[in-house]
Amino acid sequence: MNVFLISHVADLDGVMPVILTDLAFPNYDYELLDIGEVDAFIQSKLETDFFSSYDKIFITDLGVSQKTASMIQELSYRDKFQILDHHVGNLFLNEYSFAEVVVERNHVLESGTSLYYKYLLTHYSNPNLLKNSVSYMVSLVRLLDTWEWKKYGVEEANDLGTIHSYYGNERFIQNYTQFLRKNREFYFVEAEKVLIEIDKKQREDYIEEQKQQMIIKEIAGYRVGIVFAEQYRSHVGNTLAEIFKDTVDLIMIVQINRSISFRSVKENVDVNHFASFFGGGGHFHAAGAPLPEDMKEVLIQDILSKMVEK
Ligand SMILES: [Mn+2]
Repeated sequence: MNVFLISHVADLDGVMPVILTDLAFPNYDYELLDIGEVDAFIQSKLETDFFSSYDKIFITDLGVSQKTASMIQELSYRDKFQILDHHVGNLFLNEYSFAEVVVERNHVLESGTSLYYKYLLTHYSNPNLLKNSVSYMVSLVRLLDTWEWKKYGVEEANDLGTIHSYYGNERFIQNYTQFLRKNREFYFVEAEKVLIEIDKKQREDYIEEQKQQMIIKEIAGYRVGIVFAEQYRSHVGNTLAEIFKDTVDLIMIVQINRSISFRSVKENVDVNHFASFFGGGGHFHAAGAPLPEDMKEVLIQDILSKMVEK
């Protein structure tokens, strides 16, 4: 069994499927991609018939466009593909037999990792996958990705996110494929506990600073709190959305080197819809969009235009 995994590069929910793949299959290759890269990647690989040598191709925590989906549909080996995603904007993919997009089931919010884990348990179960440490870590990833950890007070989910941000994707994958093979129960080692504690303090200070600098604008009938925050995107967004819930509808987090994110905690504010104004999407209360391509150039020109001659 030779597996190819395509998953989301940007967060833990996209990275955890690599670890699960490692535990489930002896032979696999993977590619972590951003949302905007998936279609071009798959289409270029289809041209060279790259996927035909694999037995199964999983696409997790990501969707494909209608065009790419119909290209897969045309293939004689389309059944080798399995998309497992939870983004509301990808629900249309459920018309294809190779896609399973579930946002919520039995009042539980799904994530890319939780859907993939269930799929593996159903079709490729093994003793590794059944360990407490694995199922618990999957639940932490789901709680973090859906931000339900806040609702249930599962601080460990947030802590795992902290460890991921320190380790980075590669080291995180390397560390946890070994850890989960060795351990029946999940825990943090002492060094990780120290990191978690230091990071907590740093994060609180950072959010406090962002709070002071938030700019409020009216955009398309919404009151939007805008911050320029390169770090702690979800924490900044969710914490400010909560603090300012009487003043703003949503928080817009601009990461100059990355993208724009939107967060809300209001029942009647759909940031997935709001993100679509900017060519993005995501979930009801958490979404993202690309930055304008020329933004850095515009910014530089603006700075230069204010130069005083000397
Ligand atoms: Mn996700």
